[in-house]
Amino acid sequence: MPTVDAKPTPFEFDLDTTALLVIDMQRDFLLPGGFGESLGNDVAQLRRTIGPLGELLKAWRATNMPIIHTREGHKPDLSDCPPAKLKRGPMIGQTGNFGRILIQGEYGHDIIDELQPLPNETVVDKPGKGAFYATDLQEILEKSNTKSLVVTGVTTEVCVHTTVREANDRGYECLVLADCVGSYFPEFQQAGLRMIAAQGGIFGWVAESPALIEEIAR
Ligand code: C5J
Repeated sequence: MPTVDAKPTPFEFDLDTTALLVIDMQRDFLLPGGFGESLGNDVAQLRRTIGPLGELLKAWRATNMPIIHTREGHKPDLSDCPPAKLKRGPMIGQTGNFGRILIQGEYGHDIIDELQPLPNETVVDKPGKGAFYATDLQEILEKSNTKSLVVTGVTTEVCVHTTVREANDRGYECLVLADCVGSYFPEFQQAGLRMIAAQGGIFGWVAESPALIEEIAR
């Protein structure tokens, strides 16, 4: 069985039952001049994932394993945005440099050019931080008989962590790739990754993408 050097133990996976999850690599979060940067965040901390993720996508696309992209956002009338979220994120729905912020169909809501999904890949739109909440993700994974997830994307301590926790509770084994997940805050990146692999892998495993690429290219 393919095995990747990972923390806290080597991660074993089956090529027939593993999917790649690419979380929220959206312009609103990653582009200079976008929503993330307008909050005072350093987008370079997220943009360093683009190169490794591009390499991973290239290798993954040469296999038959599924790829699922997610996008955080809301309907134009905000009917799927809880008032509590809007209260703490009043910019949601406002017009920014790349259209209405975190609104489906807007330029900023879509995935960055470098990592655009191919037509045969799945895109899951989610109103929350976790990719399972209020989406069809579980059904999609069950249909493809997925048991393990390779998790990438942004941000490490928010949408990646929430999704990994949701997946873990649903019985999926999650491998998080340290160089393919990013946080605006270096201390949260470190802590977020440590929390996943702590206590014998309480939420999953952590590895670097070159080790996985080597294994899937075999
Ligand atoms: C955030 C996300 N950070 N994709 N969203 O609000 O992590």
